[in-house]
Amino acid sequence: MFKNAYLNGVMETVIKRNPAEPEFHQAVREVLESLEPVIEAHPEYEKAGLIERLVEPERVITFRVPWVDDKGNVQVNRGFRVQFNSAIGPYKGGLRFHPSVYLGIIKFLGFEQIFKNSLTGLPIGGGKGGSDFDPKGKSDNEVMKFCQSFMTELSKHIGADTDVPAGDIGVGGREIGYMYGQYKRLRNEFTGVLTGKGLTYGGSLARTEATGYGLCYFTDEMLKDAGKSFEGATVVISGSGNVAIYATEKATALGGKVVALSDSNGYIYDKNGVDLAAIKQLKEVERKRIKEYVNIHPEAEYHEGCSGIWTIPCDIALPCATQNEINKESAEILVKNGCFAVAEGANMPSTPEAVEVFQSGGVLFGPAKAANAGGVATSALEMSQNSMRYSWTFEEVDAKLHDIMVNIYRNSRDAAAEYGMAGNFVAGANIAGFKKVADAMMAHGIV
Ligand code: NDP
Ligand code: 2IT
Repeated sequence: MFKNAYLNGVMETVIKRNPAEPEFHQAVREVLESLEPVIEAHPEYEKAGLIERLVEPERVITFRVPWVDDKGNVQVNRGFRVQFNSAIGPYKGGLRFHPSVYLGIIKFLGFEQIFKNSLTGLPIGGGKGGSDFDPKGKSDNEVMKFCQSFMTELSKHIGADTDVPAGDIGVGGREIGYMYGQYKRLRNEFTGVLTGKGLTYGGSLARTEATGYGLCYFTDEMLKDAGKSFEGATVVISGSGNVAIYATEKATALGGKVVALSDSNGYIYDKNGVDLAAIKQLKEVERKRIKEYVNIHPEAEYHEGCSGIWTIPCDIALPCATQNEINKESAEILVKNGCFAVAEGANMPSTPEAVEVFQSGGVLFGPAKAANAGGVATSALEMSQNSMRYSWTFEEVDAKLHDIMVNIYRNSRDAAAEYGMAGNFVAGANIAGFKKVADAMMAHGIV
């Protein structure tokens, strides 16, 4: 597998110790591959058992989440919080509510979050949580009941200086509001224990937009470096949730034409460029399916199934739905159709085989840890504002976000070049993110 025997041993242990968690193995393997030259250059890491410690979460919490649905039936879900690494700051990372959630998904996300958070340059450690609860088709009352029960247990393990959750798939402003209300009630304290809060109770301006905008700022910088831009480019974006919507908004503002969006049932193709106001109304307000778009725009097409979206010819592809949504075959079609840039808004949306196709096909490829770090970076800015009991303007937060994304791109590019892998932003992001965490872990001794 790896040339380095130490890393081989660590990977074998990860597989043995975490059976039946393929997404976690996938995320670890990618990082360890990138770190090979760093490990070779720093034998002190092996001596300190640094990588063995890095791949083992500091703490894993699983809990029962009982609640009563609108029909009076008792429902039981499973809750998770993985506190992966606190070397450089309090655990920080989102909560995902989706029926596919199990420990392996939360561990892959928590592991990636360590390096992503480090890349932001802000003092936040890595964590992730969630539940197999499916908010789809539930009433507001049911979502509230679930969130209150979930927070009743979670509140024992988090805190503004300990662990600060936020949103992810299935967790947006509504869910954060219910969870914040329950935390405040249980603890009788008004602190910045969650981010992505509403603007009336400590939320940051531009947090809603941050992941999608940040993705486009990163992509724009990567394109500029290659003498290209969004101007006049055809863009395909998967998903139609928080990240996809604000990526569409910024990509359009930068001169691109977004022609497709999707949800877990299918995708729409609007060759005139999608009508974002209609999408926001459908998805953010009415919580309807994307296929309803063609009722408003009959000239657009709707297709069942998710992967077909990658057959639409485009210059830039921004996967913003979920993990492993682009496989080798889809990647080959994108390359064949002339796509010159792919940047990941979702976490790990490209399979390792797809990444290989992009990189060997000369496509500019921005990996998730770097490209979608704008969300958590702005969460950290929300924490700063909460600590100061102060709020910055939208323009102030947006300007900081822009600078952070440009720096992430440049640091990833430079780290790749330093280790002889110029243009490989996967390796560059992993190495740049790892360095700060490794230094802090070395300073802390064997803990
Ligand atoms: P949302 O819940 O707002 O939207 C998710 C979107 O992806 C929906 O359109 C959803 O469709 C689709 N989707 C979810 N699961 C699947 C699936 N299994 N197959 C196909 N489509 C699916 O989530 P976000 O926009 O917040 O998150 C999207 C991605 O971005 C995730 O990978 C998340 O981890 C990542 N991310 C999010 C950040 C944030 O700040 N929110 C920050 C960084 C990364 P449907 O409605 O049908 O389920
Ligand atoms: O994957 C991610 O970075 C997020 N879902 C955002 C986490 C956060 O704490 O804002």
